[in-house]
Amino acid sequence: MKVLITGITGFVGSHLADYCLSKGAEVFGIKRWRSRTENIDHIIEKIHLLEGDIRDATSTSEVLGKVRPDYIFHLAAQSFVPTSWKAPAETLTTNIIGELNIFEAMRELGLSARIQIAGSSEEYGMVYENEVPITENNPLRPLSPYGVSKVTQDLLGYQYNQSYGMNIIRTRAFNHEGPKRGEVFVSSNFAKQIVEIEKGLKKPVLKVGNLEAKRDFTDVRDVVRAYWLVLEKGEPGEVYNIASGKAIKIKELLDMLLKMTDVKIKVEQDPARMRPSDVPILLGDSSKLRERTGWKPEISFEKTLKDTLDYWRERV
Ligand code: A2R
Ligand code: GDD
Repeated sequence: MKVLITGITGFVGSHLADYCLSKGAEVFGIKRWRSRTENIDHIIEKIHLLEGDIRDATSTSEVLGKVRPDYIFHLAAQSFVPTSWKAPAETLTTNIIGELNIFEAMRELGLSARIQIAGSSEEYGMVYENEVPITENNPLRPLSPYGVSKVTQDLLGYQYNQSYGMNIIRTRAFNHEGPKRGEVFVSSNFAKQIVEIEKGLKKPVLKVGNLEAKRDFTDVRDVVRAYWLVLEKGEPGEVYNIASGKAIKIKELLDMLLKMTDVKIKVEQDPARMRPSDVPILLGDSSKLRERTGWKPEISFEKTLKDTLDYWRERV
């Protein structure tokens, strides 16, 4: 079983590579020439890394032709929502054209690999309190260029399945956290600030953005298990939510983290961390995935946050 992971150097890609190795798969990954490999250094001898950039059709086709994988997990993306307002064209190009290059390369090479497309709960965007829990049939009302890019990736996946019968399975993962999470994302950012304060490297003031948003959190290790199950048991052409089914305010996430430290910390809102529009509530219904694959999350959110704090305690 040959598995190709785009975005293998990232947060989710690195956890997914661990999981695929544990399933006995031969793991291939795409990395850009300047990609940092710290997330996968522990398995670097066990995987194959190929240089490539999904924005470039030639490069993408060359990698796919060399690997000829059975499974493709398409994770590579500009993944940070705020950056999508600062660099909208780059976000749309990487996320949409990057995926298009993969699909066209697969057609050109005659590859029938099963491919997972990492969509996002951000596709639902503006959701009203009476529209939760969110099923796959909720309207898509993205509130950021990132959300628009993920809707487009999702619809492109649908269209290529319908037009050419390609084995494309789309996922819409709600927020997922854990060790190795990029330091700009909320749980990782708050955890890192706490550790910097614990070590006396920062004044005891923790900067935050919008604490009122509600999000549905799952551990990244549960999410990569869902990605694997989706390719093993999912129906091509279909889309599956991946969610815990519980939503908490970001304020509650912060309170959980603050309970895990002995230092006294003042919380301060930083206007630069507020978004032009923030998705108010994301609470997912993943019954479709659970019924099809038997998946359910196993790791508590307390453990996810504790592991994230410990990750930073070892690094800061
Ligand atoms: O920045 P790099 O060189 O380490 O690679 C990142 C990769 N990536 C690309 N790979 C090839 N060609 C590109 N043009 C390109 N642009 C970005 O995507 C990195 O390996 C990965 C993104 O990792 P993270 O930012 O840590 O994202 P995360 O949380 O792992 O998200 C995975 C997927 C994304 O599609 C999100 O939109 C979705 O889950 O939520
Ligand atoms: N990053 C960040 N930093 N977010 C903050 C902060 C802060 O200081 N304070 C409050 N927040 C709020 C954001 O406004 C948002 O409502 C929530 O915390 C989560 O923000 P992020 O962790 O940046 O994640 P995201 O929800 O925007 O996007 C992540 O999840 C998506 C799935 O729903 C990313 O991983 C996306 O790639 C992914 O698709």
